[in-house]
Amino acid sequence: MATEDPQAQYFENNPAPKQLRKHEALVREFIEYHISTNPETRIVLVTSGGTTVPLENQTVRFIDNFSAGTRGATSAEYFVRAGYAVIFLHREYSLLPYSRHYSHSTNCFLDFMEGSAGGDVVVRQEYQMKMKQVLEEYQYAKKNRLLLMLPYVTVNEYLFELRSLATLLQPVGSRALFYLAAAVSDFFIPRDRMEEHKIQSSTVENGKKTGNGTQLVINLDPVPKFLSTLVHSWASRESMIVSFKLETDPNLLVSKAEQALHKYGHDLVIGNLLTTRKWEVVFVRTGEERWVRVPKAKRSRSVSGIEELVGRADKKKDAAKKDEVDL
Ligand code: 9Z3
Repeated sequence: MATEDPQAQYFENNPAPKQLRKHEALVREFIEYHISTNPETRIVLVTSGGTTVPLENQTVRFIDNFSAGTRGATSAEYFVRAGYAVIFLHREYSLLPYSRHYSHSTNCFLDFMEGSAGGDVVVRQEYQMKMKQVLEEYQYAKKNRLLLMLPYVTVNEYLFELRSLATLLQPVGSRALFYLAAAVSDFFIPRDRMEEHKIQSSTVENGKKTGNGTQLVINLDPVPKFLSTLVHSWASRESMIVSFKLETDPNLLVSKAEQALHKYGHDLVIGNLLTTRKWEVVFVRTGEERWVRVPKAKRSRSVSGIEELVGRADKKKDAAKKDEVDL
């Protein structure tokens, strides 16, 4: 029987991603491994990077957003340090924990190396210390199976993955944390309206004729409000759910974060503005608005500072409110 619920309808009317079953099996195994190794292990699902909205089923063109996955990849490293096992649901080819230090840098990764006199390739002296630390942390995460990487590309894949993962995490209860840093599209093209093949500039089916030629007019539907369903039905009631709110207008940020918190009834909304997101965030939870800022003097060289501060600020949540937390 067809359902009236827009979330349920969404999953009936749009196709499950090909990799979903494989990802579910990996997550099941990951959770079982950690619960059987240490029943106290906390598991976090970090979502990261932008979601695409394809315009064609055999996709040549798609709508995308700015997110590079810095927040998610950086936070994942801090979660591992804090003792979590991390499921990292990320946009394919966006930044990854550990490799992010070298992969999308302005240098080519080969610039971190040099050929020594004996002919061996070695890490340049000035990068040795930092790379050793990153390598140790990476090897620790790998050896202890603390990081499970699952890629997605489209907003549709993201939603199917999120639903499955939340359901699989139910038995983890209060030891499960959702940290939703992915930049999720608010609009999409439903499957039944999507073109199969590359949209042709010469056809008018997808566009309207104008005096000068053919415009492409794209008609997008709203993505169902999945956060509500996540909180109220997919995830265990006991789990902790942290969402991010992104705005560009400073006058809207806190009120929109508060609205989301009231509407969905989850634990915490972390607000950030597009232009200042790397050094300033606001924690909004019931009855509390708390800014966390990287001090001005440390901003230019602080690529990942804010994620460290967020961890520290959360530990100090009962401490007196403070505008800036020092690095
Ligand atoms: C965020 O606000 C993240 O902090 C950023 C991180 C995407 C700004 P970067 O990847 O950027 O480090 O370059 N994420 C959440 C954005 C979002 O889509 N939120 C939804 C909403 O606002 C709710 S989950 O409605």
